[in-house]
Amino acid sequence: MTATLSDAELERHFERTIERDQRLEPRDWVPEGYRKTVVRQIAQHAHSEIIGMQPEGAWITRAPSLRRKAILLAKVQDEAGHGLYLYSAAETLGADRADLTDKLISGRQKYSSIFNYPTLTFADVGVIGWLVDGAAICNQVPLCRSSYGPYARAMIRICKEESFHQRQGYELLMTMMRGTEAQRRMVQEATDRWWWPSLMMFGPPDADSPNTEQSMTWKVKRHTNDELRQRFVDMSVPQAEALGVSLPDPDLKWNADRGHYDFGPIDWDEFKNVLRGNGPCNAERIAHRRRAQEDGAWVREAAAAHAAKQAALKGRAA
Ligand code: FAQ
Repeated sequence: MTATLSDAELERHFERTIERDQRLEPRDWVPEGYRKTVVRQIAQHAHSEIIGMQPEGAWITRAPSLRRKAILLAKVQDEAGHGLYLYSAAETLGADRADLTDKLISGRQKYSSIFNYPTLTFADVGVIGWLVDGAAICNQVPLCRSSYGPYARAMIRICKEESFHQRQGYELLMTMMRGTEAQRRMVQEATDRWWWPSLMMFGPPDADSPNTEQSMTWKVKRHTNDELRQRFVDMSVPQAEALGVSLPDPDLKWNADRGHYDFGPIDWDEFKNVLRGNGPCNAERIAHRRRAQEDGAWVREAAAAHAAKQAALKGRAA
């Protein structure tokens, strides 16, 4: 849009783009509230991908075979890539990447609660692929239709890769379930630990979600937290049955009237506690990210000095 349009015209263009289910692009005027919401969600998502490299990354050196190591390395590397696409999408709305990282390591911006839990055995790698990537896909496929163009387009590629991640997790678990009794126990024990935190990934219940209503009106989010959580439960039950593991919820049962599985109460106190920074691994995750940021300072300085030198040389030649 050009600067010659009046405020009212700019606002009408924004609203009509959303009504018509079209995408808003970096050139378009958007209200400050929309910009803030989208930057908040994209930044939290980018931080989750970057911090999310840690729990599985811890198993790269201990993977049980060369094949499993190669797969895990590729997966963790994909997550770094997702973080980078997402930071780039946030930059199109005027956010500064260094500032976002600073907000993450100083605890002013959130990342997904799920990455504050430890990975105790190699079965956790499989269960993260199955449940955590499974929940991520459930939440993120609708975001491919998010109203902000750069975010929606980043999500298309991210979802393709997440879907591959989910399959590798499930394949690892199927292999372990065909193995020894001890391996089957490891898979069950990891499932027991990750099930409830995976349900928390979808965010607070709709009644306690301050952002959902506005984000749905702006079509940043296309479904509520509870709708997506239910979709995930419905999808996971038959997968657990095919795998031969049980899900740790005595209240989980098919409700023919609703056409969905009912499930037991989620411990929202645990969720809030993790968000406040008191989960099992919050301090460790942030300390690790801060250390990586400090260790990489010389690389950023060298790259900036090189770019400045190249620009000066170009200026002299012109
Ligand atoms: N953890 O009003 P709502 C992945 C915050 S990527 C921490 O419902 P909203 C890939 C929320 O930000 C996983 N904080 O908020 C992978 C808000 O905070 P604020 C990340 C949470 O935005 C796999 C407050 O609570 N995915 O897994 C959580 O409408 C394997 C109130 O909540 C995304 O980020 C939580 N679970 O809905 C990587 C997807 N839930 O800023 C490695 C995009 C809520 O107001 C290995 N994001 N909060 O103080 C979304 O879809 C949404 O932002 C929600 C939250 C659904 C997460």
